[in-house]
Amino acid sequence: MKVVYTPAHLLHNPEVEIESSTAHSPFEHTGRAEKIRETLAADDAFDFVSPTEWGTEPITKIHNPGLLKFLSTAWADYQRDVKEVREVVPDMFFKSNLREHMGERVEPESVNGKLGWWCFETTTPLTMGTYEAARGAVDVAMSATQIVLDGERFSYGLCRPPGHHATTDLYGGYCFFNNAAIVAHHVASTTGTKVTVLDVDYHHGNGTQQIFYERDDVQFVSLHGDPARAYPYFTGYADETGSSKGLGSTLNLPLAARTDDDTYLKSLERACESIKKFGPSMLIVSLGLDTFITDPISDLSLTTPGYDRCGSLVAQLKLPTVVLQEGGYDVNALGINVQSWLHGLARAS
Ligand code: OKP
Ligand code: ZN
Repeated sequence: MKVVYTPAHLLHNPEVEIESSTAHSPFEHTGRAEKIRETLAADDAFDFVSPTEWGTEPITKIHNPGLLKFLSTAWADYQRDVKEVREVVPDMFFKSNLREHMGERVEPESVNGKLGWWCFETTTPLTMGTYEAARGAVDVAMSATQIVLDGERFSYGLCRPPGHHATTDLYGGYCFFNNAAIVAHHVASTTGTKVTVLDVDYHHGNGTQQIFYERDDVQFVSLHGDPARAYPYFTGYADETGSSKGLGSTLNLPLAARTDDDTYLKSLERACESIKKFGPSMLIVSLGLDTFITDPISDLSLTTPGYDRCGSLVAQLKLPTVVLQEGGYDVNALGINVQSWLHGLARAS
């Protein structure tokens, strides 16, 4: 299987993350992608390739061009206008009810105002090279997708930073551009066929869901920790099924704490049944390994052999499949867990 990787991810290198009311060293750090790279590079089943450059066009088909423009200069603007700091984090977030009864306004002029306008939470700092890294992750995803469009059955894009929390207009949740949504739209719009995004990260892919919520050509199916207790708290409930033309094209399967391999695989079977009914030409997997039993920020109980079973089950869909990296924070196990999932996928084919 081809693995698309770029060292550009190293340019996004925060040293602090403001999470659980605490400033601490980030869960989402460069060592994650490097651990995956090292593990897959030592395995003959994987061939590494570098991404090609796709530019900004695939991004602005999904995201507000204002978000892209902001991210391209935000860190430098902050250094110049506010303060010289390594990590840039908003101190105020725009919430639409702040202006209840007052009508809408446009993006503020100041960098502090812009930060609150385009960001939705505190755990996603901007560093000097964040924009270049986020652009690199999109190139990785697009290049991995091109490999499958060119006829390979599978590919794996080692995306970092991840993407599934980024909405049309907002970044957050360690995500800047929604890598999976960008490629899903690219495939659906250039081939005129249906595409499914299957999101198996522990956290609900609120961004991907929002982006496709009213569309009938891209299905979004997600297994995740129940938002009644888990981040991102406000989306991912089972009664969110899409709207207008998209009604029925979103499926959320929230999971209880400590869900184990057997129980998880039952939900994954339900997900696969609904994908078969939708009938896509291609599958994009948002692969998070933060469902792992010892993940430091999650509460499910999957195991390394369990991921092999997950990959095998997904392979039974017999679809061309692009796997894109999202979360996974037990770095010691992250490499072998990705490897196990991809082996399950490739072996069952
Ligand atoms: C990104 B991905 C909980 C804060 C959670 C952000 C988590 C983003 C996860 N106290 N912080 O879906 O793995
Ligand atoms: Zn996650």
